[in-house]
Amino acid sequence: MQYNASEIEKKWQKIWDENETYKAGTDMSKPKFYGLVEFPYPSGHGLHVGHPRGYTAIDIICRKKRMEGYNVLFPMGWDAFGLPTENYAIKNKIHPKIVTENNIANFKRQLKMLGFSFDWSKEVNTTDPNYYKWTQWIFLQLFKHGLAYKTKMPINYCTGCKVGLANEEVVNGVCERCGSEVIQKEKSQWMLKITEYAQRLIDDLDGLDYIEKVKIQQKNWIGRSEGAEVDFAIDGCDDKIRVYTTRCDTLFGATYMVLSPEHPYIEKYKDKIKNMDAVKEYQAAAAKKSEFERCELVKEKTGVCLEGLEAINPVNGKKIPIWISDYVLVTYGTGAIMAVPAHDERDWEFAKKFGLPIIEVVSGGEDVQKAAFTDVADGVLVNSGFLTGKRVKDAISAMIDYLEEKGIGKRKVNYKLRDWVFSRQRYWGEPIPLVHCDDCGWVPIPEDELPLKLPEMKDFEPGENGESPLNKAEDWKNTVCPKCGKKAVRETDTMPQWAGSSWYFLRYIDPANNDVLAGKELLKYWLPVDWYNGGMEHTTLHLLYSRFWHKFLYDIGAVPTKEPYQKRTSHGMILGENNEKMSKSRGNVVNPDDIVNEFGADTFRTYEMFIGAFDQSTPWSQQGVRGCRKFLERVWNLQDIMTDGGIRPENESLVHKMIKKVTEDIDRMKFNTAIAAMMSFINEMYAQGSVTKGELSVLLQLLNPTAPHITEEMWSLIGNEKTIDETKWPVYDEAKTVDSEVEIVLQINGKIKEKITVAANLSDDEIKAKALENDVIKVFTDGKTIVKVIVVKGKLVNIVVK
Ligand code: ANZ
Ligand code: ZN
Repeated sequence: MQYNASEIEKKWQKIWDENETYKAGTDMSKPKFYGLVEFPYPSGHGLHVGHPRGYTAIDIICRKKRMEGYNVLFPMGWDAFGLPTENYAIKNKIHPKIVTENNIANFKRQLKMLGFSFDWSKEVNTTDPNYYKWTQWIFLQLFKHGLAYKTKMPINYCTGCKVGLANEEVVNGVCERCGSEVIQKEKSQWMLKITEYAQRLIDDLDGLDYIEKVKIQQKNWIGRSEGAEVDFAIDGCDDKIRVYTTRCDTLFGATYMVLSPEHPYIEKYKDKIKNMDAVKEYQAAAAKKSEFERCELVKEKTGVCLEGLEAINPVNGKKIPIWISDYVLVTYGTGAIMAVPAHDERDWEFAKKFGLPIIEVVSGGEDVQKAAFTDVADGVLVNSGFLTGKRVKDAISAMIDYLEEKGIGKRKVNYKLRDWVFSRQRYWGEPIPLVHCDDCGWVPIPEDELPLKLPEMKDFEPGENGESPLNKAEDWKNTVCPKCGKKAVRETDTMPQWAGSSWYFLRYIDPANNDVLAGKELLKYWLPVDWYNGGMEHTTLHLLYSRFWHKFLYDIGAVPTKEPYQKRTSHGMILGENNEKMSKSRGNVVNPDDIVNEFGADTFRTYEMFIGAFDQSTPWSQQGVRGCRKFLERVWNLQDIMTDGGIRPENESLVHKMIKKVTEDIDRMKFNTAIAAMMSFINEMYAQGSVTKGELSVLLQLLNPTAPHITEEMWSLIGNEKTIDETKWPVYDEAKTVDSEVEIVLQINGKIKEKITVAANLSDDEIKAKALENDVIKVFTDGKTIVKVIVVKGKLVNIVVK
């Protein structure tokens, strides 16, 4: 009988659908396992071969967990708000709702075709009002707890998408989505205070089983920095310039100060500043630059000295000039720095360019006139008054003590993390459920009015100046104030795409609940997510945002755990055949439909797991796909050499070793080596010329999570009862996994004389004894003196004689 993948796969997918085989159970006395993969954005391109890599991996783990007796929740849904759909809708004059429906239908067809064991009864869609009702509810709670505020601020503005972007969405100065130039624009925006959670987002990583590089990236993104704030008097004024520094030990070497071009003192002291024209010109130029451009290290430093103002270094009373430069950001620390050119790279470049003094205060490096000395771990302070002679670390704490005592400075912790820009001036997102009243300010709409639905609109293009399309929905926009009843206007901004994905794993648990986002009992049982796999590109965005929301929900008693995900892993990218990124423009995109049509879903799944180490990026190989199809055909044809009976005694060790290898490898996501172990097992069976039903059954169980259709079909064809899904995962006997016998080479003075077979668990002394009583060896050692016997366990014994 020929292996007919397409027929078999359709048959089993129908059975699983009809029986709801993978629906999570309701028995809460059973141990649970919540497996999660990142739900896709249903784009018009359909599933990319990258999606199924992570999906297959967690599908394998969930299928194995079910066989191990766990009650498994493995859900799927759609992260469906967002720009690509909206842009496509505008271009093709189709409503985004329709575009979304069509795309979801296609994605769902593809995911079903691949045989994932999703519990489809838990499906969620972020654009469904019954879903975004709760996204809006969470926003309202954030607002009511003072964690949402609106402020005018320079935002990253994409000139292509005509939309504000979070810092995370700007990559190398261009829009992450469309590649257009990103400029700075003043806009009034809703912000979420994720910064209030910065320390907890770092601390709580400790108890989590995230792969190390994810933890490191999260920590770097939050960017905790310990230092001090120091006040510098402005000569002849009451105000002081406050700076943030991580190196207050270098205060004696601060030879000038730099304010960010946006610093409020520039406006305040404009009458004292003699060169205000030049200053204004510089400010205008800086405003056009994105933060990325301003931070670039390679770029030549620019700046203007504020003539007429001088600061006083608080530790030595020296007057120092005040400059402005765009390398100092208004959004970090205090927006002002003390410059120590001898020991800071950027300050050094700036000082060299403008001829400012460079004074060494830490010795141990080269001449500071030639380069900044920054690697100061072992440095000792010089030219620094009471700090002279101290090591850097001690000098920092001595200086902080001094500053605090004198009242001119204090210890301070800063974070790189910024508040989350939560407004978008676009149509296809969740409406922000607030009303603006001239008397009452921002007023939340009553919770029983949720969901606040998006108005039906024909023209949903953004306005000329990047205004939100909802501005044009007059009937929707104009309303009354929920507090005082006077005329009021709804917020017309919508939420960013990150909103719906910040809590979707909660809704999966109880997707039809109309009273709460998910029921308490169910949350208690299913949380936290036990294993979450997703892309590295989501480490600093989605993962951080959703941890923040979850912590907030924990604080208000809406969820029972501090953290959403216990374990986080990440898969490598699948590249084009020639090792480049797959992209439309390169024409190297592999369509899962084509692969499944030609080879079948089981081959596709097996190949994606066999392609290479799971956490590494790997190029696609059509040759490799064919190899995996060959492997499955060889599995299929084992039926032809099958005989009755259980595991043969001589094959026990082989079978138990395979069970152990596959079990452990799946748990460690070493899917490629698990498959390799099964490949070598079937090679061995062909070499032996037969396989028993017992042996084949174990192989089918082990292969089932990877290739579920072919294995179920064979399971029933060879006459097994039930389905593999209903069986227990095979267990191995450790004693049977060790090689029972090994061959030992016997040498005399390094020359091979004999080979013997011994039990594998013998000690060195026992092996030595066996060697010495061997008849051949006896002949060679007779009448000689044995000087030394060297035993290499499991390999050889060398007898040195004279
Ligand atoms: C004096 C100094 C001397 C500094 C020295 C460094 C080395 P992290 O670790 O990233 O927190 N800085 C402070 N605010 C800034 C701003 N708004 N824009 C640009 N730079 C700013 O870096 C803190 C250091 O970055 C601070 O310590 C300050 O320079 C600079 F040998 O102060 B330092
Ligand atoms: Zn009002």
